[in-house]
Amino acid sequence: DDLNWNGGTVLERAKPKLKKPPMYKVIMLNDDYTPMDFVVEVLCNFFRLDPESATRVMLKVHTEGSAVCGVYTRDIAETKAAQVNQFSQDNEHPLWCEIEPDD
Ligand code: NFA
Repeated sequence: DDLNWNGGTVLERAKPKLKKPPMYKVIMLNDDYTPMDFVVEVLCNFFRLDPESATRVMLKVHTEGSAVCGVYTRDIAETKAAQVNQFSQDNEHPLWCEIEPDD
């Protein structure tokens, strides 16, 4: 910890103010219509997953209903979810991502 001084007297110890930002999960939701290969393409291109990891995440969403695609700061998580949702809508698929706080 840092020492805070006042008039030559120690007042208190303070934590160095370098707080880690709150993190947010991007959650992908299953649907009955989006083709599996489209989901894998999305996971590779927007979340930088290799094809094997993307396939694993896609199958987890498909079988369990949802899965975490990645964990980011709030701005990045919001942007990734919005990009996926817009790209899916542009391609007429109902694929959808949401964000939630990573505790
Ligand atoms: N459930 C979709 C299907 O059977 C595939 C899918 C996986 C969709 C993951 C959305 C997310 N074609």
